[in-house]
Amino acid sequence: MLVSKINNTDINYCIYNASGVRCSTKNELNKLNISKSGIVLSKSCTINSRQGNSLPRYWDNNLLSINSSGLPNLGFDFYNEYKCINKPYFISLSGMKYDDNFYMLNNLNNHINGIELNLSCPNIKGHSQTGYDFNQTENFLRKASEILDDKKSDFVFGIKLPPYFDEHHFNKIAEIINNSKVNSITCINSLGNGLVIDSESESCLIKPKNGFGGIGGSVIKPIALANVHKFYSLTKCSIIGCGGIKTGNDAFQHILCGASAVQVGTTFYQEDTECFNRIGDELKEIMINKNYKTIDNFKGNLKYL
Ligand code: RRO
Repeated sequence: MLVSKINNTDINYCIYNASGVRCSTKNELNKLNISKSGIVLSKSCTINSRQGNSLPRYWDNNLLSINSSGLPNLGFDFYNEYKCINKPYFISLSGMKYDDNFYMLNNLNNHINGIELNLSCPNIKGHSQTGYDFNQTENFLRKASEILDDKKSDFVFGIKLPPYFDEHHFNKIAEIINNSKVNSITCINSLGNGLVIDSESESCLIKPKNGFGGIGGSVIKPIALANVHKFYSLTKCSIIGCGGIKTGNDAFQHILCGASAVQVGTTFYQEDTECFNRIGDELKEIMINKNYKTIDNFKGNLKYL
């Protein structure tokens, strides 16, 4: 009932992990591999391994999460060599320099089913989010498209975008994507540079960047839905919804806005792999009540008043 496709890659289950959460180590990837998650997506990686930012760098409650992890990862070779059994394996790439991304794209192993190029990490001091610089994004995607040109037709060339808030920005970035070989878009990364504070201690809740970090969780769902729906309308790419998915109803809304699959971040952090079963069961119940047999029966069918 929850089968779907991302570009031409079939997935048995349209719910999987957001990059960054519980997908950095071999144990975490193995655990994802035997879970319900429809895909295993790695932590964003750099050529060399990184420790990431200082602790504490994550905090959450029922409504939101804030993180400034700072790209802790085991390095490209580890993720490039990891293999999944019985489900697609995607790796997220987030080179510290543009050329690092091109190096990783040029050296991808053949068993990797897709990539999610991260254009939107908000947490590296001194680095801006590529997706907010249209010229850089255009040049970057042109070169990446050339490198990936000889990949098979079911290879997923995905990008992960930051949230956009402006009509002109939606149109501009969609035009750039439409002139590239990108075939999948994940909307959205965390809302960059939020600040969550505690009144009692009169303090920030995370240490790096004086408390500034990427915001995820339920509070970002309306922004995620808007971005999913805009890029669904403006491109031919498969859209992956990410942002505020805690329940089957949240997943339903993302799919109604045009998502072919959804990623779970904050809730996966809070509930571990069991969240994939629960959210999927809740989504199936909604579909049964509405007499939908597959997600294609309602994908993108959002009604306007
Ligand atoms: O590692 C991080 O700090 C991080 C990354 Br790469 C990202 O893309 N989004 C995020 O919220 N944190």
